Amino acid sequence: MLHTTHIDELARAAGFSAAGIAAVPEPGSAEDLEEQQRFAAWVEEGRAGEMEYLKRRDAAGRLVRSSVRVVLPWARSVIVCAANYHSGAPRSTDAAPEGAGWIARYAWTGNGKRPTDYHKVLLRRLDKLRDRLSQEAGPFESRCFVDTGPVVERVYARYAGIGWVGKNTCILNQELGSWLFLGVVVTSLEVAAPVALALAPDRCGSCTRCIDACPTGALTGERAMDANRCIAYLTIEKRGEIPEGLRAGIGRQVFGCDICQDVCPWNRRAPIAADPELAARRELVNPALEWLAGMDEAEFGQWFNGSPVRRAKWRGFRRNLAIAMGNSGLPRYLPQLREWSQDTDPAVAEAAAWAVGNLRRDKSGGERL
Ligand code: B12
Ligand code: SF4
Ligand code: SF4
Repeated sequence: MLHTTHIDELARAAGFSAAGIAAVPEPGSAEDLEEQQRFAAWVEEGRAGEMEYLKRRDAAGRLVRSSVRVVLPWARSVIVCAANYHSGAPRSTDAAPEGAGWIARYAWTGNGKRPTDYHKVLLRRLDKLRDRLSQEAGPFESRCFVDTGPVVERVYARYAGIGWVGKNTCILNQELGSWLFLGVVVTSLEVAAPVALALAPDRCGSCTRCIDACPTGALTGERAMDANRCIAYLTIEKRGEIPEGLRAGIGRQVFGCDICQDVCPWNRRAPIAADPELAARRELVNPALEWLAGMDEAEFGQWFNGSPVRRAKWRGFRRNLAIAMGNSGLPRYLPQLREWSQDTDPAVAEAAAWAVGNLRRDKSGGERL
């Protein structure tokens, strides 16, 4: 049997900022989580874009993520742990130095040039928690996941009482805000108390700041998003060309997007994390587009191997940089963009050619030069 208060204690000792437990109901039963069922509808509506891993099915044709029990039939509970990575100002929505790009806050973590991978940091802490638990509870089945497992983590975070699902779709904790990494331990242990008691009240109220601020209209207003329109999806997950109609909205974001969290009033009062493993590399805060564009592949690797930024790959990162440069209104980027417009990677070349056209149009006051 798992008790929430005890788990919170063990999780804090392992380095987390908050933790809780949610039961895993039988799929399709009366107790099954309504929010979990929404996942399948979301995928079927085509909201997952090209994220094929979200669409994976088992041999029986069930979506692997439609229930934790599809892959882990012994699962009875999910311990959800949250680690605060809030590194304070500036916000992506603040006035920025001319020519600065924006890399999402969650990808800032590291030590000097070396990145720390939050997946590894959290997995180590989850292992520690699990070890302590098995010393007390004896043997049980378990698996630890951060991000990549067959678990819709925010659904379980909600039922574990970590926070409510905001209109920006992020888990928001009343004290900690939403700059939280989530990690889970799926276990075969039963939960001791009724889960309903743990639910955090929804504190979005009539606020719609995140929906209003999203530059690409990705938030649908039903605590869901169309990932096809989300800048985080476009700059991290999407391969190849980014649809032209969404490029202006991308603004200066070169990897991920923090806008719908930066405008959230609950993040104004969120405490700054004092976590050396998740500290910000200051060079990545408002980085000059020229500096990033001047990196060769080896330098890109030095800065980003082991960082979430690696997921975009060097070619995706340069495609994103070209779009941000094209949005900058700064003709000094034209030589770099002209060079990239001859790149062997078609998406880099196409984005750079688009950016050249954009900057030339800006320079001529609307007329193509
Ligand atoms: C795919 C994915 C993405 C996609 C899609 C995001 C999305 N909103 O669905 C993209 C690439 C866009 C993305 C972006 C980001 N991501 Co992401 N992502 C994931 C991943 C791997 C799966 C999420 C998923 O299944 N999405 C599908 C939808 C359907 O699920 P969902 O949003 O989780 O929604 C469910 C609940 O909201 C629930 N629900 C709960 N209550 C209610 C109430 C109502 C009325 C309704 C209708 C629904 C509902 O219903 C939904 C369906 O089941 C998770 C890790 C994981 N394994 O879960 C990380 C995760 C969600 N991402 C995370 C982060 C940090 C980010 C970014 C901040 C990164 C960045 N700065 O660029 C942005 C945030 C953008 C945003 N506003 O969500 C964190 C979120 C932490 C938190 N505090 O919430 C996670 C948990 C990773 C982690 N381990 O820390 N991400
Ligand atoms: S991360 Fe950016 S693009 Fe995605 S929903 Fe939030 S504000 Fe919109
Ligand atoms: S900005 Fe407002 S509506 Fe959006 S998540 Fe925060 S409190 Fe909720």
